Amino acid sequence: MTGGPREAGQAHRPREAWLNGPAGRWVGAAVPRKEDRRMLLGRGRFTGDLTRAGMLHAAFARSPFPAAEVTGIDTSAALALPGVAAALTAADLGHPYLMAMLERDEFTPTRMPLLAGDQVRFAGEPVALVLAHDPYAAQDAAELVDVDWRPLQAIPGIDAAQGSGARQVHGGLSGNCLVDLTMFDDPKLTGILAAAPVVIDAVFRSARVAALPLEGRACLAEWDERDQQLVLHVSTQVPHQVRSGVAQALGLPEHGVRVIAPDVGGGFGLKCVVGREEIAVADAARRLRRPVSWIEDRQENLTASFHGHEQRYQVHAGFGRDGRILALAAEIDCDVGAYSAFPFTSAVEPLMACTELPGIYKIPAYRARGRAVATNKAPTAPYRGVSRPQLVLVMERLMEKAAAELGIDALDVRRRNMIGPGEFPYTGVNGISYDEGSYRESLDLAQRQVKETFLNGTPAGEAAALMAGVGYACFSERTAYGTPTMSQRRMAMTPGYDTALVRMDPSGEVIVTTGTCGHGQGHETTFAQIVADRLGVHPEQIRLRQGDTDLASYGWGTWGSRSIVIGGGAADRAAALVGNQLRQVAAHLLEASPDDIELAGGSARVRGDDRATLPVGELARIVHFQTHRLPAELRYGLEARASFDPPGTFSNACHAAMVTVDPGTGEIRLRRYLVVEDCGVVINPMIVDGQVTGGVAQGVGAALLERICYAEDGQPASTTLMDYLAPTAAELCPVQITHLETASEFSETGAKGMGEGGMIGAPAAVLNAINDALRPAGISFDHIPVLPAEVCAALAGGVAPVGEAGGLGGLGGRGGRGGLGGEKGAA
Ligand code: MCN
Repeated sequence: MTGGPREAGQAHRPREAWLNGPAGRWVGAAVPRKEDRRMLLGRGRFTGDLTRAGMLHAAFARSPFPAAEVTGIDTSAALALPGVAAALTAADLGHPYLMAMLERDEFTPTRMPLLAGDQVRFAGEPVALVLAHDPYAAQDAAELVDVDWRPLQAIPGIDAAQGSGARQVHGGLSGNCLVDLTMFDDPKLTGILAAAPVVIDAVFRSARVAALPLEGRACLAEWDERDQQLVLHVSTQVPHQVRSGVAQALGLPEHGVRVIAPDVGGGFGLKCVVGREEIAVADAARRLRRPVSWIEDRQENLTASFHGHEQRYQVHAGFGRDGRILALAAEIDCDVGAYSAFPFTSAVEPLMACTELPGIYKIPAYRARGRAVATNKAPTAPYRGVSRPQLVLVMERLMEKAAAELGIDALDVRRRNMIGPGEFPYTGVNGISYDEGSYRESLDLAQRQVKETFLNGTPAGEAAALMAGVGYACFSERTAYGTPTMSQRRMAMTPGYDTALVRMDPSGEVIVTTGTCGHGQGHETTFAQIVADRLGVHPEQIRLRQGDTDLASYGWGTWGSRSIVIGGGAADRAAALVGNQLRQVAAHLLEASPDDIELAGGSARVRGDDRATLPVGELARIVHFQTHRLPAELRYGLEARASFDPPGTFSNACHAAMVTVDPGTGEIRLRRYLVVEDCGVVINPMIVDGQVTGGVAQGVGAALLERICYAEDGQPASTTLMDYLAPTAAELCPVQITHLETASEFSETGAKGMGEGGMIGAPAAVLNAINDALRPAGISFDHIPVLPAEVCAALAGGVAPVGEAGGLGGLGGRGGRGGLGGEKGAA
């Protein structure tokens, strides 16, 4: 069921009838974020704010080589420095490691040692941990750790890794392949492609990028002598997985470890995997019985944490003369760096890419081969969007290329291929079942809005000198991957479900405990909105407890746009159970039937009888303090626990961007941006708008600016924010957002997730806009980011000086390859 469009920021309208709720519900209201006051007044508590008496500070000695054998380590000079308490090597720790596992024959696991032992596999890999009384002494001492290196030939990228005779980053690998999967191998595909009237062959690439949270990785570990427990405060999205990682790496029982996430200054997927440094610090705290703090600096963050999105797609797509796609074959290579990240493994990008490449388009025949390629670079993590920014870019470029070849309007080519109204639920060639969405409506509306609002997009005066273009991206975002979906990946640790505990205290205030772990998404507000509606209380009466493994049932944290559907769904279920308890208590006291009791405005009342009312706080007081007034089955607390484990649900959106290109300087400027998005029932439109806008900013950065570069010898070249360009307000423009609301039947609240959508659509929309602007010059690009130097070189008919060193092997400013009638390669 699709509602009408609602402009961002408009007052909340009453919901459709399926919600069964009275008007004025909290769900759907733009409630100001409860957490903002704390943050704005400087009362947030981040890991870096934590301090303990007698605390030691950690620093890591790191490899200066991308690949080398370690033939000896001498820590004596470091230990001799005043203020240094310890210097630990892999041997001192007993060579602990993390190993992420996938139960697939095509997968080769890697051991990621907490500290490298006899070999290093990327520049920045830690080899020793130094502990000192202040962070400066620790850093100075780390530089005194004396290592005997025997450098090895580095594997700096996919081409080098796959070259014949290439050195293997890990023993036991072939072709440096950590995973090699062929999926949906339709035997008819080759024949269909051979007979197709139009075949588009193209190569698409996206650069390696950094998640760049404001707060890097950080932890404070301490040993609790009384409870004999290792307590790790850590900036993470996934406290329980960190606990499992610590327990597995250090051989401890899970209850011997408590992981607490304080406020987290951004994660973006970088913190949904488990870092080796944090476990090494925890081990040091356990061994020394001293609190130990480690705060990653920006250089470490850029070189030694986790990257993402470095992918190459080699694609053959057959189209009919009517613009309908007939077949799609893709070879997808992901440069995943030196190790598999725990617990997701290096397969997360290729698996996602192969499975979801068809996206919202109906493709009769499909084959995908996906490889995770090991290189001597920092490992990768599931950075926001996980392959979907890339695969959407591939499909949206293919639609444009086919349209150009066939002389059909590119939006019509999309319309002919996309899953249309009346076709839901749709099971794709990839076996995925798409629940109802508004693919067609969002494109139609975006096109209308572009006509209305982009018309005067180019500032007067500049117009003549600049080339202007508009680009679209249509896509869906699978969200809330539950166990039924995640189990298909065959991870040894299969995420999916989550559990919530809702407990009302004697004053009628409510504590909700969840295994999800918000870190900027406003969960304290949106979870409260959901629970408030169930219990008839104000969201201010509800407190969310998250990010503590001793408080919450095992949960899977916050990533994959899962929290509001899965965690919020569990909270909704648990709150409904507590609501039933309240109704029964009220019914007993008011001598009515529980079915006649409604909870609203902080009271329980008999429907239609305003005098028969009891405040919720009074009910809570009686349940806790006057148990004798109640029958046995209503005694002893108001609380309930519930879990939720859905198959997943698809939100969708259409993005449109307008850019101008300065042919003199190659500068690309974003002028207009609009999003028509559908994430089902919107719990809080203000928060959703913030998520969309932030995601778009990240996607625009990926399209225009961001790339982690490595030199040909494997040395990192993006080590500061002078070298790694992130978008600022100056590079962005306001984002106009419109919501459609197609409720999900797989969600307790009707909501679909949306936390990655902004990032997923923006690179494709911006790239299509750039190519639209450059169309008169016969130039197009199939990679991101598109840099001014490449634009200039392409316009001058030359080749821009960008090579594999940038992680962008072979791009050289070239545009689309052969078979692109109407779209000419740039070189
Ligand atoms: N929401 C809503 N109505 C909906 C859907 C969502 O009001 N129909 C709200 C939710 O209540 C929640 C927020 O929007 O407050 C995002 O919800 P959801 O889509 O469930 O995503 P998650 O909360 O699971 O967040 C994960 C997602 C991911 S995968 C990345 S990466 C990401 C992102 O969120 N990283 C972020 N947004 C981020 N925002 C900040 N500030 N920092 C990050 O690191």
